[in-house]
Amino acid sequence: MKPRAEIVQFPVHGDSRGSLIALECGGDIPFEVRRVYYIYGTRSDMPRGFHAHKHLKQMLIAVSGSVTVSCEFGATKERFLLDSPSRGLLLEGLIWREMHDFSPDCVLMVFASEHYREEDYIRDYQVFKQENLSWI
Ligand code: T46
Repeated sequence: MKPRAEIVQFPVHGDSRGSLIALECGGDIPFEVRRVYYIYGTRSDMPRGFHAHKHLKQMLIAVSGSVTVSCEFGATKERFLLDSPSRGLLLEGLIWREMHDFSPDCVLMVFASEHYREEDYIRDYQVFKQENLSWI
């Protein structure tokens, strides 16, 4: 799977009462969702992540607050600011990710294509760099 990291804009159904966002698998989320988790109460000086996934696809959404996600894949290094529930970050393929600068109110919700399996993680940066060579 070719590595891909991109921002996806979701349609907002807004009226005088407020806003509603509906996400559908196969549409806004381009994979079947098998797991949902969320990260909150993270200190701004406590980065997380520092790993890549071998097969997992994920959609990251800051449903509250903001967080920056730094991604490295192939020859690309890119930072994504997630600061709206109406935008998600789609991550597919071998991508080293680091999440940092969490705002105190940040709730980072993640939709994932697979159940949790530690074997899918690459947590050693040197191993990632080696595997990443094939995408440069
Ligand atoms: C990712 C980024 C964006 C589970 O038991 N089940 C789960 O589904 C997950 C995601 C984690 N855990 C356990 C494993 C660890 O003992 O929760 C603990 C914290 O996980 P981790 O250190 O991997 O968390 P982050 O914030 O560094 O990374 C997480 C996801 O693990 C990862 O897939 O891409 O968020």
